[in-house]
Amino acid sequence: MFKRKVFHEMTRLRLVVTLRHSIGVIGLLIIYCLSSSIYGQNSSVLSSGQWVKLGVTSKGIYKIDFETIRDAGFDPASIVTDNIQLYGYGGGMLPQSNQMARPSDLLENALYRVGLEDDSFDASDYILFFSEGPNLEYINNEGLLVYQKNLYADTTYYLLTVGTQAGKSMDTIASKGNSHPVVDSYIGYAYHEEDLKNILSSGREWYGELVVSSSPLRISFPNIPPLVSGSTVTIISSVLNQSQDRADFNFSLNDSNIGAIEASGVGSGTYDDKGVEVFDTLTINQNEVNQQETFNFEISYNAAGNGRLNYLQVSYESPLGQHDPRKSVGST
Ligand SMILES: [Ca+2]
Repeated sequence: MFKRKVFHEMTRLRLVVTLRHSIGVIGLLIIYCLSSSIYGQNSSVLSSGQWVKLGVTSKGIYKIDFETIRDAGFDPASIVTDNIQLYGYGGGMLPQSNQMARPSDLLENALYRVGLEDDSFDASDYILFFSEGPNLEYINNEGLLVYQKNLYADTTYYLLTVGTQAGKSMDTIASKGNSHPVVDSYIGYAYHEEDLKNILSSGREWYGELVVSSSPLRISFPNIPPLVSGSTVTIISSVLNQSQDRADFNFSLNDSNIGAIEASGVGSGTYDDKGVEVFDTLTINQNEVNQQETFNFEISYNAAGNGRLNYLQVSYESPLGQHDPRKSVGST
């Protein structure tokens, strides 16, 4: 009897364990299915077909012509032109936080197809596509245009294929005639960032030129277009203070003072921070800037020790006109 009872107890125990184990497996499967549907995919678009990698280093409109198709190894005379597809995405780094949404596979780009209506890729035919390039431009919460350099890559890649179904094409919309919004100015910008020094040889941020109290740092941006009268010139900058003293980084533009970025000092301990980085926005009215064809910035530093520039961005409003070969145009 005793043995039999033990047997029953053990059997029940095993069932419970098995049931709990099954619940655990089911739970894991549900979690896997959820995570798979959010961040994973069953197979990549790259799993079949012939693919060609195209590198893009800056924002712009790019052309895929007859020679590109031929040199990529596709036969322009025999391919189904509707099935030409381009995958990939530019526009900055993947989010650092793993909670942020991001594509789980390559995205297909809409193409502007010229001369391909006859399903023949002739010598004068071509395809256009737009790329943000490897870096990111965006409007922040304060309405300012911000440029963010990609810390990991100077090239973003697109992948070209001739698939088994029609690729995406750009939509066209009807002209608004005379009811379209009038856009007569645009926001332009210039940007400077050097990757010269990585503090403690660790971390993803690199810093630029050294600035000390005896030697101001000078940065020039040539070929600035005409500015809208009375508009605001906005300077966004990040600096690094490595002095144990509080420091002012004083900024001037074409000899007009535009303000300072203040940074506290670092501690003296072995394990204290080795730099204090401060990011700030300064502004100056266009009327106060002299000789506007070139922006000459001077950054002076008033503490004992070292400071460094991380980046310097200046944005301005310019009348719309043919004085800049490439520009972003928008209105609010
Ligand atoms: Ca940097």
